[in-house]
Amino acid sequence: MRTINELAAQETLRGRPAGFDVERVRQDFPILRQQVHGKPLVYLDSAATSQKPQVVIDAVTRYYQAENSNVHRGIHLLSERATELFEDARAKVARFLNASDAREIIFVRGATEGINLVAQSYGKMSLKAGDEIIISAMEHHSNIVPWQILCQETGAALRVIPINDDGELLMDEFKKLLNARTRLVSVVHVSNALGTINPVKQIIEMAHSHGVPVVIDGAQAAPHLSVDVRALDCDFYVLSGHKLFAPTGIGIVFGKAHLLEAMPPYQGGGDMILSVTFERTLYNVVPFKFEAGTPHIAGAIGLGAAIDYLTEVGLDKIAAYERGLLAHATDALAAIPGLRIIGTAKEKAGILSFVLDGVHPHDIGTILDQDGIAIRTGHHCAQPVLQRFGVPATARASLAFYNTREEIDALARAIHKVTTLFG
Ligand code: C6P
Repeated sequence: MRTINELAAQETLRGRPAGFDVERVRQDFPILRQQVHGKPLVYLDSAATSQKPQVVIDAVTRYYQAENSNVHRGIHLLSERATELFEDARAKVARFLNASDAREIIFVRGATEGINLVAQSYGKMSLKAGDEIIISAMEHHSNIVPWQILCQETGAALRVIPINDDGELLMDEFKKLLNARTRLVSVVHVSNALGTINPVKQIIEMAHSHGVPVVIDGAQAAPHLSVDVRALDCDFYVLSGHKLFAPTGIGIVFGKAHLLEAMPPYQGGGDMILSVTFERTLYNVVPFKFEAGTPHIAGAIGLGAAIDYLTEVGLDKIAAYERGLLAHATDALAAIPGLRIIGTAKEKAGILSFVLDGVHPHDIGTILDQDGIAIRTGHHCAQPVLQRFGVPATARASLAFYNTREEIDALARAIHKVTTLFG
């Protein structure tokens, strides 16, 4: 199979500028070729997990076929190769996020583990009774519950930035919440339930003007926007590989080096130590201090391959294409009688949550599945924000750069069918 680069080069030879060609991109994702219930698969659940391009599948397979070995341990050739590939992947992530040093990249299982790491290490080190942590009303449970646990353990309190009816943060309320007791701000970059893109740079500037560090949950942002942790000046940034076209079970915590160096380990075990006696253990240097036990080596290599692939396709081209797709989808859905879109922020990424008058979201999902259309229904692990909109659940179509306008039209037709069935 030819890569995007080879095809683009061929295109340039023919004298045509290489642009974004969705049909060509789709050829890189073998899963998209299949039929579901006798209909072509229309995969609109990429916010739950994204599909994987062949180059990622190949990188993982190649590792298990030719390089499988443990990292940082052996002196034999395979272990050296595995270590090199694993550390190359870390360097790729650092470049992808524009971190200044690969030491600032910690491999974890995903965004959930990343936030728990920051809460249990940085949070426990720096919070005491009476301190405050600010999150927002649109957080995923994984950016709520770890802070609640920390609050229970330390006596700190959680404060929540409210949102308006479009699903945008009320920045004046955030300003009021910031005070001398605030020790940490942790907000989502792109909401998984609403699609809102939050003004994280402004949030970081405001928090920093109070000397408060900021954690950004980038699980839904990294697949759609180019993220520059140095330009943002965030203190921590977490993401999940599986939403970024890489395998499950691998994710990233970016942390500023001076913070990581000051933080205690999150877990103890092999590889996170320099020396161990029964009396005393000396911890390894950053980032290894935070990577106890054998890591998900194949996952990290797959993440490196996904980043190479995204870079080849071009993040700016992806973002521009997705903007057009989202506008088309918003128009198509808004035209359906009885359909209400939940999350109508001015700045949005490719997520469309909606409810239909008189139809349970699970029924919408089940009927769409019969047409080969995969969406997610339920509370999307973000119950508080759905409560804010007065609904227990929504149907959610989430887009990726391999989706087409024709797929959006198929979605709209299928929802029309649902309205006639229940009408
Ligand atoms: N949201 C969704 O369908 P993990 O599960 O650790 O890879 O990611 C957690 C997470 C954290 N923050 C945000 C904003 C998220 O969207 C998610 C995962 C999926 O919306 C699965 S619940």
